Amino acid sequence: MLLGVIATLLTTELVSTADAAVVKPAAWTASSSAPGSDGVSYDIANVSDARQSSPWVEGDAGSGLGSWVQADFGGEKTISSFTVWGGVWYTLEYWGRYNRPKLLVVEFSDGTSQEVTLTDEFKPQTITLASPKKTSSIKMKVKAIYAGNTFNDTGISEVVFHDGGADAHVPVKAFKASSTFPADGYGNYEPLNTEDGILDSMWCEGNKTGDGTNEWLEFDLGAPTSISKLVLRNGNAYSFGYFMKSNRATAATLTFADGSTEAVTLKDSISEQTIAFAPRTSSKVRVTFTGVKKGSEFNDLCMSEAYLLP
Ligand SMILES: [Ca+2]
Ligand SMILES: [Ca+2]
Repeated sequence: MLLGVIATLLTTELVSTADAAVVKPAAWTASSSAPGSDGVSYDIANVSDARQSSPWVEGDAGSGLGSWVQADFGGEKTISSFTVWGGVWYTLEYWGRYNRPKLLVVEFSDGTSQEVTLTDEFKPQTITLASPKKTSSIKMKVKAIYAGNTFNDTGISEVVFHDGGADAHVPVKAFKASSTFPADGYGNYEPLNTEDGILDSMWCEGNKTGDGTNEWLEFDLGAPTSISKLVLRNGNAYSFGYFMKSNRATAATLTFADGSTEAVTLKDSISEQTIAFAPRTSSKVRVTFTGVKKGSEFNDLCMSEAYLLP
């Protein structure tokens, strides 16, 4: 539906790492990158740009065997797991056209390595290391591939590293939504997409006639939890162009477990925004979107990211 924007089939593995702190590499390098054309880039920067629909694609003569990407952390970090979006994630169809990595040799800065096998599925895959590893770099070398049906080039669309520590996000036990847009060739639009740090994966409401007004997203925290802030990436945050084409929220009512409510104003902005409310302890928060700014092309309200802070 939403374009050329993209897919996301989140895994249970990603749920379990959603509370782990992300380690952002200082720099990335690659063995080679395919030349871009018509404004499309396959540069290594795409592997770490918080967008699953922008891939790195190797530019070697062959199928990509032996090609590699390397993350440099700018100093020693502890890495406990990482999530890989293997292949080219424009759409499910394009994912099938390009080679996907099957076996990765993961090399650390101390010279040790381990092999990681990925399944051939259009979903993010989280690999947990046998034990947390202190390293200043991680190189991922492609040792085996799943062959694409059109192009003999291997791509990786995104890689996210985790250090195993807790991040500041309040853990969510379960999400509910008033409605959800049906999955299509770009992926799904489930509420869980608001927790992955990826800007082109999002929850979208699925009301066929409305613009999103009075649709809601609910965080079930499982137990009374201290909360005081809601952080949002409003609308479709993939790019400014898609943000303007899509509906975004301008106001919301927060409803807590005890039935109390608080009305808040939301910025019509693609940037991350933090909405403070009176600190309280609650086991759930329902965010009912009471004001909507219509996009120029799509009439569905979306949220790219949404999480709570203590
Ligand atoms: Ca990307
Ligand atoms: Ca997201």
